[in-house]
Amino acid sequence: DMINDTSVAQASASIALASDAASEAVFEHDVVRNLICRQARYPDIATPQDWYMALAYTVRDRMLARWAESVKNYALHHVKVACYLSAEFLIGPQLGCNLLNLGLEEEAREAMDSLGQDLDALLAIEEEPGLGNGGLGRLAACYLDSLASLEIPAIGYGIRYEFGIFDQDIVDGWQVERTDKWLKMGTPWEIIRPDIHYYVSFGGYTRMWNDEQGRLRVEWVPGRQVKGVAYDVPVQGYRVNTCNVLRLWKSEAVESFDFDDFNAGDYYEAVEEKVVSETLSKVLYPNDEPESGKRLRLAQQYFFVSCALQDMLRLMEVSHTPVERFADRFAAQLNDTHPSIAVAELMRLLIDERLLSWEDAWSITQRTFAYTNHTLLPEALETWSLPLMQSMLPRLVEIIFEINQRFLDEVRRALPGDEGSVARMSLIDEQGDKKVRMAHLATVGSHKVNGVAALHSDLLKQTILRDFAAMFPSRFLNVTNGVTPRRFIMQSNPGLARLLDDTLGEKWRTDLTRLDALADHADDATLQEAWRAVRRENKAKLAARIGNITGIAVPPEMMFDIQVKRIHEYKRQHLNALHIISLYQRLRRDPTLDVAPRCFIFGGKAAPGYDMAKLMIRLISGIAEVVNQDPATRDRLKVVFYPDFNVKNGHIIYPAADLSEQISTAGKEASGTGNMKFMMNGALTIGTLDGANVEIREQAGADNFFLFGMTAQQVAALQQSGYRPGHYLEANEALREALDEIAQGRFSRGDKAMFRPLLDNLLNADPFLVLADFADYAACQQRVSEAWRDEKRWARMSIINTARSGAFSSDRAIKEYCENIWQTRAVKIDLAAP
Ligand code: C3B
Repeated sequence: DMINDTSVAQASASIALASDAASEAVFEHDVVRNLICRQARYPDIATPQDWYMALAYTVRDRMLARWAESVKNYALHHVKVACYLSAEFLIGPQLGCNLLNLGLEEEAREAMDSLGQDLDALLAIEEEPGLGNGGLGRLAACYLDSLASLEIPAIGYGIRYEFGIFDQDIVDGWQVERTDKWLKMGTPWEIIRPDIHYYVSFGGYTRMWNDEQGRLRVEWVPGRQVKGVAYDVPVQGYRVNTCNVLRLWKSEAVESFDFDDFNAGDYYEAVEEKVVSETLSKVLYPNDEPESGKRLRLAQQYFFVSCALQDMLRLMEVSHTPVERFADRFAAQLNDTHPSIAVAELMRLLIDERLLSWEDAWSITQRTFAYTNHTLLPEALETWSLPLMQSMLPRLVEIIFEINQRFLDEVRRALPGDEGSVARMSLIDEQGDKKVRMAHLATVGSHKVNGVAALHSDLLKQTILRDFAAMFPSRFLNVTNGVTPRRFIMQSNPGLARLLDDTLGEKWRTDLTRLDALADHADDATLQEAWRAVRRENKAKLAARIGNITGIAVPPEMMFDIQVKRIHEYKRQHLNALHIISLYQRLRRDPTLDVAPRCFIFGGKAAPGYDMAKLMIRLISGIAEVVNQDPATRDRLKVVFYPDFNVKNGHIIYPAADLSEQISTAGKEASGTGNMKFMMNGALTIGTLDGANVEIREQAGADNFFLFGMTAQQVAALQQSGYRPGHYLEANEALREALDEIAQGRFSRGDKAMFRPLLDNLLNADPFLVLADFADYAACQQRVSEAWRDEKRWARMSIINTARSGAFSSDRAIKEYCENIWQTRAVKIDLAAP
């Protein structure tokens, strides 16, 4: 009832507004107060970290007032809330983006200035929470930003990993992993909610019993329980009052042990129990590694999903809504299969704990969930060994069996006598060791299933979910990914943002499709000059940073040709590398060769257990070592491996790119999102018809996109008919020479064995058709060089790319999720007192 009390409402609104008073003096005063009251430091001895914390708390205070107001509104109006369930949220540094979204940047800059502090230096101190591997985790973060900015009630649910994705060092050209201690200085961006906690069961057994009403019930007698505690991160919308929450679960031991009656033995056992429980949310798993035996990973998935669903059920209770209305109050999106055990867990909670019938529970479950698939790569499709799951989650396996039985009955009714379909669609893979197919569980338990780019959604229906698409055609749809223009234009490319304001007015800031009008000015000489000036400055900044980190001097006039993303064979960084080697050979052979001076920049992490990817990093480093100091080429060719690519480094890299490398084997990259970040910032793309590249090319126009390579269909056909990499080698001398130079130890300080595994793989199997696409790629790169020579043409193409990037805003994507999947609507949060 407190939320209906007008005096309370007035008080809270006035707190919100007061802390908001757009006065630099108030802001400055608040920073100093936080410095003293939170850091216990006077200004004269405060460290930069103290100042950073004081500033961050000052910003946070302004968000918390909005957050409280948002939560109050959601509860009051019984609105439907979008819940994004994801094992990863790669949110990046928070201070800059919160300042931007609150519109406080100038105020903060001036306040810090008069306190003798440089805002940019403080922003640089922030350690980013690396709670994700790459695209999938970053997408989740962009979606939270858009949800808040579009004023849509939403909660992100995930795991508060103590150690996120490892930090990458490059030592002697090799990747070396360092543990990510993002919490070592504390983080000002989380609110701990000890009162919001749930218990999650593991192991044990189940038994049946009859309750007082004579109903047959199942009880899960767990072997142990873990407690999940909520850690909330506020998510501020852009220039609106909506502030949503990212709720991350940290695992804890259930009871701190009882001091009254323990003996020494029990004591240590109790401590051990505590250690084991706290291990659950300890570390993020790097992807691209075999899942086998990763018990802890399954435990993590179940842990956060169970906490999230229990939390949603609690919110129903708090707002006095009967559980039958669950699907009217929540839409839950499964970000890949990582949270897909949620389908069985919601069934368990509804049946075992809320006593709903199977039919009612199933109807709620299917209407609540929707599933996004992010990959077709067979090695990334999650399956869990049935015995493992049975020992860890016995009750959930029973429920999965029941779901499966009912589902397969349905299949048999639809396709009588077709046992092939039944075996293919079963939730259990019965070939060899039995496994639970998580993509099937997610598909069966959801009312909508989507891929992340048009091509990917089509392939999904034709390949891994083919039988399901045939049976439930209306369940499938596409939602092409998007990225947030707040972080990836306004925050990281302020020069471009100002130029866009000057050219178009400010409407593009809340409606990115307005960038379209820029195309009308693509040939305008004044705009082109200003455009180039912005780009020059961004490139100079990146060049300076590269100089500091790697010692490599990069002239900013060179074309910056950039490939940053996780290192993977399917993304084909080695195709890029082979082209560099052949270019290097041509330049050496013919010093007068007229090619555009280029700096090739790479960045990205390899999974610690993925040897081939690590070897690719070593190859790139080896090429850099040779090329950068060769007097014959050093003015025309530079190669850089930028270490530790993460969100923060992305801020400086994307705006400095002339050329964006999106060269995956067609059919393998589900969407890509880096491709969109580059495009928004005015880079041209060289790419295959893969993932969202297809749509990027459609938007930009074929003339403004460098296309090469086989199509997904051609790739599939070639692999069907028996691909022979040797065939392409025989036909291409440059390719032979490039591979030969690697084999001779030229890029490994004479070591002829180092790159053997990589060469053998390319020559004998080449699973991602690097050799087959090489010639076309090299020819396309030649066209890039020619286009670069014509400054005006290049500027025109660059402007058009930015102009046509509006479709790749995550705002567009989120609107599609809301309309086509979630059925959620915006709720305006008004801070003025009622
Ligand atoms: C990635 C895909 O590889 C990208 O093509 C896609 O753009 C993003 O997801 C977002 O949809 N992905 C990932 O980062 N991790 C996975 N386990 C699977 C897909």
